Amino acid sequence: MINSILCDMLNIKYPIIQGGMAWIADSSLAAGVSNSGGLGIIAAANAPVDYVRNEIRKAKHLTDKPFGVNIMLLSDNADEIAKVVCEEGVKVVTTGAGSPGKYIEMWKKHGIKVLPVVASTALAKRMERDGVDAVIAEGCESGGHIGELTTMALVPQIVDSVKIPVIAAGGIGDGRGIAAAFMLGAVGVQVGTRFLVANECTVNENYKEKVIKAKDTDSVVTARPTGHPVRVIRNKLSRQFQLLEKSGAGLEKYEELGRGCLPKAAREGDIEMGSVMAGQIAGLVCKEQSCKEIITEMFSEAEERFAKIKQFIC
Ligand code: TUI
Repeated sequence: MINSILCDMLNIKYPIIQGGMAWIADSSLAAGVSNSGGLGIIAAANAPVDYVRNEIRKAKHLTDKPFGVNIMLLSDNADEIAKVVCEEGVKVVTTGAGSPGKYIEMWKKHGIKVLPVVASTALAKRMERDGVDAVIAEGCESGGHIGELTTMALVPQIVDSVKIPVIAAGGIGDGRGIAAAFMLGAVGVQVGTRFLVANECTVNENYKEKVIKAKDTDSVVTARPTGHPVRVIRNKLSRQFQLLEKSGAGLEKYEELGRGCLPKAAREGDIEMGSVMAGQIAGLVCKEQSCKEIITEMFSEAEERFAKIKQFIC
């Protein structure tokens, strides 16, 4: 059994957090992960405040285990969602795409564990000074909005730069990834792409199929000139983004092309003109499974890896 301080901090069985995948991670997936011993996460993304509140309430009916909410800090209603998590007694908040500094005092007063996603040592150090409980060091192998560094380079540097626990994210899709994350000094992992194809994940079936069919080289990073690069599975839309880049188009063109493109893929199933956000590890994700199967399989693989590691030492 792999155990770490993250399990005690979050009151979970396995040190695994589900990624806060925008327009995808709802109460069904969050409860599926939490009921399987990990920490499930509801993604607030750009959703209306009432939708998020309702998903939190639904999750409370679906599980008696802890779960969290991911707040995407680029969202216009981040301020309101920051209050809703307090009102609804959510136990854990993860954040993405920015610095949650201004909310931390309020969340701590409500006993919420705060776990920001960071993509640099500078932000990790600032977050530690601001009083967060742990940081999620996310490498650019991840799907969706990403930073510049790979997980392999980012995690050990963040581990060395802060005293709080570090959770590794980006490119982790099986037990080997978990074992590697622990070797880099992490106390847990955040996994997104593998949970995209969980039975409990309500994303459109076309999206699941696109992830299952993807090979190692099928993801690309789009929208770099906007300052918010996004990793997606290659399709018609990503090729149009690449043409924009070549033509040196202004930011408004990116805005126009990207508007509504994530729900178009995730909810409507348009996987050619929608944005299919997924990580580089998609090539390793080959079948739909329940959250319980995914988590138990990943951790038993990781245990096997640890048991075999001594063979390399003479
Ligand atoms: O947030 C994510 N991944 C996301 S958010 C999202 S929704 C979206 N849709 C369209 C455009 C942009 C976003 C889809 N995927 N991951 C966490 C993450 N956070 N990755 C990188 C960062 C990050 C980057 C810079 C966090 C902080 C940061 O620094 C900002 C600062 O204030 O210094």
